[in-house]
Amino acid sequence: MYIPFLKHLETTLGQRFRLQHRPIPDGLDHRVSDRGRCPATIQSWCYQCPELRKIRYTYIDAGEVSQILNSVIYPSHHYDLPLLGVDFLSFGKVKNLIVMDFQPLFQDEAYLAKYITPLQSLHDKYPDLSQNLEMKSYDANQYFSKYLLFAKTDVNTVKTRVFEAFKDYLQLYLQMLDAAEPSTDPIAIQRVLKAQKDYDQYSAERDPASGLFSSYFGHDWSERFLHEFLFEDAVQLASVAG
Ligand code: BLA
Repeated sequence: MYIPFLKHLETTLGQRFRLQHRPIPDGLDHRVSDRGRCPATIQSWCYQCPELRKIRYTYIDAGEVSQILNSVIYPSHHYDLPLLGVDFLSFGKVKNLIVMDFQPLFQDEAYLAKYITPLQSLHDKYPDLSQNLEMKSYDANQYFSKYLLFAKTDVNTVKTRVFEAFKDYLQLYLQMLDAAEPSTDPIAIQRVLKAQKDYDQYSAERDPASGLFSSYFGHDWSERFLHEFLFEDAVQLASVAG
């Protein structure tokens, strides 16, 4: 269901940047499960280029049961740009949850005016995809913007409106990156590094996907996937054994 999205992302980035593969730890790039009603596969891709230090995307294909595309783009620490976050989930074709945002690293007014206000007109183009849903796992005021797309919708809308919105958000994000000047100030660079690391920490602790990963692919694999690939800059706190 989200394969056209994945292809668009791949093509757009591939045309625009000289991408290099960024290694994915052994065994985490691909896995098949036969635990559920439908065989499930999970596959991930990861790239880097001078402007973008980590581009990752993951596709879960469990046939009719679920289709998921999850992606985060982390700019180089020389740019204080938001992260581009995408989480598109379909369960049984009935429940389709769409989340896409320029995920701000900072919440001060000057930052939001610079990087989030430009999103407003796109956001306003898609009122049907901005439903003010309540977040249960995350705090909407941290690492989310007020112009995120967040909706529960139907398959037809995914194929049409969501695909359009996805292309628009990606395009604006790349324009913003184009216009951005890389910083040479070690303090600014360090500040971005810390903020991106805090994002990984926050996300690793709250990601509502860990139960889903465990149920398909087992607890140990899921922990590794979360901490060694998705949010590798998070520090793993001591966990209860087993
Ligand atoms: C929700 N994301 C979810 C849920 C799952 C995932 C299973 C819960 C869905 C439900 O309510 O039934 C799945 N998350 C994943 C997967 C990966 C992951 C498969 O990290 C990794 C492969 N989540 C993100 C990013 C954003 C995001 C980048 O990973 C930002 C755009 C947002 N996901 C997000 C939000 C919710 C969600 C806002 C709703 C959670 C809530 O209600 O608090």
